[in-house]
Amino acid sequence: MNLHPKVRPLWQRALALPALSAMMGYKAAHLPRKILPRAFRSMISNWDYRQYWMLIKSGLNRAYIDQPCEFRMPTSFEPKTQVDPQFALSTDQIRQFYEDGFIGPLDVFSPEEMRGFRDELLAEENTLSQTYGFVTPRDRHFEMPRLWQYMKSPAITERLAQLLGPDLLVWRTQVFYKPPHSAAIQWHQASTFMVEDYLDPALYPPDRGEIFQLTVWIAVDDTTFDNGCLDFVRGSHTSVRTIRFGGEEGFYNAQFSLEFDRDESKFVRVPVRAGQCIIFTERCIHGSGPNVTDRHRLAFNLRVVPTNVPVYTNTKKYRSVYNGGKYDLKNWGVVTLRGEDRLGLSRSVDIDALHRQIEQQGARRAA
Ligand SMILES: O=C(O)CCC(=O)C(=O)O
Ligand SMILES: [Fe+2]
Repeated sequence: MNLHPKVRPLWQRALALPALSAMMGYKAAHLPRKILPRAFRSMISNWDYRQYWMLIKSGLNRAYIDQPCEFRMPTSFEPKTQVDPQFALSTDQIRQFYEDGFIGPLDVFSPEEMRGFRDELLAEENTLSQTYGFVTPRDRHFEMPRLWQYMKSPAITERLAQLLGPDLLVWRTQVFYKPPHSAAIQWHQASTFMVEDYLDPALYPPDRGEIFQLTVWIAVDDTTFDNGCLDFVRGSHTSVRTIRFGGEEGFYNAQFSLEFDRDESKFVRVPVRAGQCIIFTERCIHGSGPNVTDRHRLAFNLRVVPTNVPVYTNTKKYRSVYNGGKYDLKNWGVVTLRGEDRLGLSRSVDIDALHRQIEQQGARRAA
């Protein structure tokens, strides 16, 4: 089912409104779901009543950007894991992170390490993903050993462990090429990543009021006001907002604008040096300005959950409504970033074995 967020013609809206009301009633009456087609089953199981109601009351012009949730401030700002002092965050830093929704810049790599890596990443820009079979900057850690080695750097994992706990999984990564003279990435946020196909979430946290996933975003180039450094709305991770379909802004291929209080005193631009990172909850409203320079602005991210958050448990394929890609998950799995996955709630990939295989293939080709 195509749930692309766009302004629908009147006839579609006229049909959709009674259908949505009927589905809401079906959910409320706890009627059997197994007999329904998959898309309806997903919507009835996964959509919160607020998601139905927002679409209905706005006549299909507004929707929650993702599964609604409200952040609950933790009662303690002590680190969740004790780590090597060189990576320790103070309780003040942790409190600030919970208040702002992001922390950084933090030092991870030297600019020299990033300089060499830049060429390797650029060479992959338009190559087919071996995981998904089309050109996509997502999840290239499965096929780029150096990218994965960088992600496992203690300067990343030990910071995360203090915020999320000792046992951590990477469920998704992305390279951001941000080519010369490219557009802004508009304000957005996500919670359980239902935002992708609006049918099934990617993440099934036991408690949506907690911070259950974090993004680490690492700059490969110095990022500046001119090439589109990351921008945040301080403290905006408190709740998941609504979007209005249509309008001037565009998130990849989708046209919508996020509805929130545009109080500029809360806007924070975060220029960072090559090799530094920002850690943030995807629920904190963020984006990046246009790149008005003649050079790519390269960065990569990893998205991390503690092992008690199942990922894509019921999903074989998902369609990203904003970039149109269909992602078949048969080669996908979570990868242990730190500690141990004692719970085994999600499919996993043995990334070291995969990388050994890639290296052997490379050696055979070179011979
Ligand atoms: O690199 C960018 O400009 C955007 C990054 C972003 O939105 C993310 O990592 O979630
Ligand atoms: Fe983002």
